[in-house]
Amino acid sequence: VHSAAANGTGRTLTLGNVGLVSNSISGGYTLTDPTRGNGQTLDARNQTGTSAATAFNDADNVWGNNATSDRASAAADAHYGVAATFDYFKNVHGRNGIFNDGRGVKSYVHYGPTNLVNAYWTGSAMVYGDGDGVTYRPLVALDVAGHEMAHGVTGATARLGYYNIKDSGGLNESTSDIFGTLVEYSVGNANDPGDYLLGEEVYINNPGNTKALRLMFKQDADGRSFSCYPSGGFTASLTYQNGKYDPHLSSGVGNRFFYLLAEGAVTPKGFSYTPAQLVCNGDTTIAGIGRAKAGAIWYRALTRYFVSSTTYPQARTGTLQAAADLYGSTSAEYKAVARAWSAVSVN
Ligand code: ASN
Ligand code: ZN
Repeated sequence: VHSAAANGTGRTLTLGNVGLVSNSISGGYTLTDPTRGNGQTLDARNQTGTSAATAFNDADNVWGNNATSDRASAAADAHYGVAATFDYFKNVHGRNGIFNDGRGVKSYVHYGPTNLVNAYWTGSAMVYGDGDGVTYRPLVALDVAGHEMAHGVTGATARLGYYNIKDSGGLNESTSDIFGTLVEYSVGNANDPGDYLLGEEVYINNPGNTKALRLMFKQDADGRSFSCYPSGGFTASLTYQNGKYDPHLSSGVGNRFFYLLAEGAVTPKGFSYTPAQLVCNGDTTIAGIGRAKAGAIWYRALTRYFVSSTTYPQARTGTLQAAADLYGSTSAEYKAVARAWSAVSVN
């Protein structure tokens, strides 16, 4: 029993009006969710750092006005995204919060300068920039929230490397894109339905959702990322940006693997890529096993078999082991995992 939990309404930037859980306090409500480990959404007041952050309090439990003119609008998106991610991991994978101990985490919106186009998992909390206000709105979209919280899950489990650790950084980023996408699908909000685009709702002007931070099925369309594993693996010369290995480029291999495993080599809704353009090896007749099974395989591999130094070939082995555990080593699911990895040139 959560005696202080109260059902409120979020007037969000990206999802329309949604239900939120807040906490009753004297004279009103505060944006803390007692039903999900007291996860709290705060206003970072456009500071870099969180020491000046303040709680969101409200008299009528209606948060925001569907526009950035009310600072609580972005908070409503973030608070909802955290709840959706908490529920996804609990209901689908039996994981009780990021740390599997029932604790909620803090989310800071309006973090950093007013033009910050980024969001981060800090190791213990989430922070969301406001975007530049021209091309990008605050980065509080559902798949971005799921992506950032999944970094926390990875940090509490496989602890996959990140910068300067070649394949594992890509697997780390891909894990976050995969779960961000599965969170988006799990909600099924009409204003932000599930898709294999990352951050499409962050664009202020995006008719038909043709723009995204990443296209999971064809990340190399950005001219920088990889959708096929290079022969010989990733090297510094391929993926270094600004003197650092960028895991957002090598994640495209894991992202396409997941798309092919879940959906098959099929043209994504709203795009015209042919099956031949979605595979690296000409295997154009791959059928998907569905998001639920693909997600279960990835989660089991992440939490049982991936470690900090896991490479893409080792991820193939780990996900095959996970598929064998869940469905048997002669199952269609096991064969589908092998085929999807081969289709991104991970052999
Ligand atoms: N938004 C980015 C991410 O979560 C921040 C970063 O580069 N770590 O991937
Ligand atoms: Zn990330």
